[in-house]
Amino acid sequence: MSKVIITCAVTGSIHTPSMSPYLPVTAEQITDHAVGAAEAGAAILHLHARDPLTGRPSADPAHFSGFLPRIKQATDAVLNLSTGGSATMSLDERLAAPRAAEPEMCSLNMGSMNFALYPAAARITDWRHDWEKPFLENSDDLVFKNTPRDIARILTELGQERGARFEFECYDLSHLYMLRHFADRGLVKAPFFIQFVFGVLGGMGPDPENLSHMKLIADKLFGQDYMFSVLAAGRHQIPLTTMAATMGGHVRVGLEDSLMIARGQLARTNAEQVAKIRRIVEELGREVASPVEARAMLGLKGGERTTI
Ligand code: KMH
Ligand code: ZN
Repeated sequence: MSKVIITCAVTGSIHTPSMSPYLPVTAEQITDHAVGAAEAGAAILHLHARDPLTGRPSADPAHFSGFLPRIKQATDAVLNLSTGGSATMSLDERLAAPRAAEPEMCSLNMGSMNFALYPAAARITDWRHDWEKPFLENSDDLVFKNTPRDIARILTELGQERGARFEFECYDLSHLYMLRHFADRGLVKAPFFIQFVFGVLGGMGPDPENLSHMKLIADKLFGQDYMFSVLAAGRHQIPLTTMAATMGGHVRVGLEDSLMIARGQLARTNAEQVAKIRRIVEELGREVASPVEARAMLGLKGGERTTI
């Protein structure tokens, strides 16, 4: 089995400040969490921005500029910019920062879907900011839009024109077939790094049988031409990433995906989650990939060929 690439998704756009005081929102907090995660063993940092005053998910390139150069200066980790942003943003907004930064890697969501966050609103009693409650509650009528035209645009503008390679976010079997379609059109080249996403309400649930089946179909569609990684929301994060590591896959952790470090215990840093999955991976007898090794495995262009 190959070495395991640990991705850390530092803050995301799903959780809100009322859910955890440790969710990083300012440029300084995002930098500190990202650098700590890299030092703990994450080869890839999956990054979103937030408004530093309110913690609201932001697509503003100025907010990204507050932390990207600082993280790049402090670590050798691969900087992976989200093109998903938040489901409430337009595609133009979502692409502004990645277009400017020309990163080595970007996320790419492989289908339109529901992205229902509203059950979380019912669990919060003390709201820190006005935007949070409507943001979560209105997700009952929100489509996370990733049409074939959107996907083709991202592949062209970020992949072909700016040399990015992708973390293909697949929340469902159907998304694997969409990736195969774009490979057949010649818009994406192997090796494919496919992130199987479990536990988002609107995507597949966190059942182990779903992971087995995703791998079975991905093997059939892509053969030797792909690697898989797993992320799972909330309390399913460590069980399913452990299963991925056992099956020869890669893993993603981070506060974007879960705010916890153990049952009933909030994670104070992203690094804690990276250290935890690293311990598990190593106990399973696998080694963790360095950023240099991850770049070679994924065919990345190198950090010096970005505008960060
Ligand atoms: N938030 C995750 C469920 C993206 O940034 O493009 C998926 C994600 C999407 O990371
Ligand atoms: Zn993300």
